Amino acid sequence: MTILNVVFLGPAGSGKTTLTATFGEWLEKEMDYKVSFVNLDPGCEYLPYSPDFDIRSIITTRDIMIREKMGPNSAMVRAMELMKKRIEDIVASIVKLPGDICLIDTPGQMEVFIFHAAGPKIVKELENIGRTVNVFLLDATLTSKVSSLVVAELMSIAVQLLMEIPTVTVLSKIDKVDREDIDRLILDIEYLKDSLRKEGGGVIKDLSLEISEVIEVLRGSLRIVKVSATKGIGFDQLYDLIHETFCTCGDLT
Ligand SMILES: Nc1nc2c(ncn2[C@@H]2O[C@H](COP(=O)(O)OP(=O)(O)O)[C@@H](O)[C@H]2O)c(=O)[nH]1
Ligand SMILES: [Mg+2]
Repeated sequence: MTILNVVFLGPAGSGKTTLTATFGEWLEKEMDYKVSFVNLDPGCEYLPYSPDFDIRSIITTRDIMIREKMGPNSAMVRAMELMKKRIEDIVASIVKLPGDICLIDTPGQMEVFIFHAAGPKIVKELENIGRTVNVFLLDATLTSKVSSLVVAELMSIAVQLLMEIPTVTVLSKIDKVDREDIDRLILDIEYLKDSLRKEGGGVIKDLSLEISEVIEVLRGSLRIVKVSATKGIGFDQLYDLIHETFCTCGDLT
């Protein structure tokens, strides 16, 4: 029986699919876990892991586009509606997978998953049955523009509100960033505000400064975990972070 479901969430291109593959491989090779891989993206064309459950066995956006004469975005929304109708089957298929840890990859376009009922409902159902945590990937390359980082942090807070289960945030694609002050930008709110003041002007600067105040209040204690799915960096810290989410209610194993 699965000990833990890990749901990867994050904007398109933040690295969910790649991390599902390489973190899963690491858990199997280095930590001796049996990992189940789940793909919940009905629109993906290629997966770098071999899924134990694949939503495309039930629904694909490609079929919907042809059958219902839709473009890719409408087809993705339609796919979420169809997924909502099949939630019981989907959850039952995931729950019966034999692995110790189940890694769940979600649609490239995160908003369709988190705003339409299917996503939060599937995740909530999984949580009712076993321990489930969301890992939000905050694309570290966004730090090249500090206001983008602030908006991405706001998105991670929005995910926590919408999904209603424990959510941890990690910086993904860290190998692509050479900014040395990345830790300070995230941990030191005054430094973040100074950087925002230096970066932009006018209304946008004022708005991002106000958003940074909200983030300070809402994000709680943020530990920075930096990962690179392609270079295999930070997997042990990611594992610890997931593990610690459940420390208050017992050990993982
Ligand atoms: N340099 C680098 N590229 C990455 C990393 N993770 C993903 N990518 C690349 O970013 C692109 C999008 O990744 P993908 O996993 O498909 O993102 P998803 O849309 O969130 O599933 C692909 O070209 C990946 O090869 C990483 O840690 N470092
Ligand atoms: Mg993907």
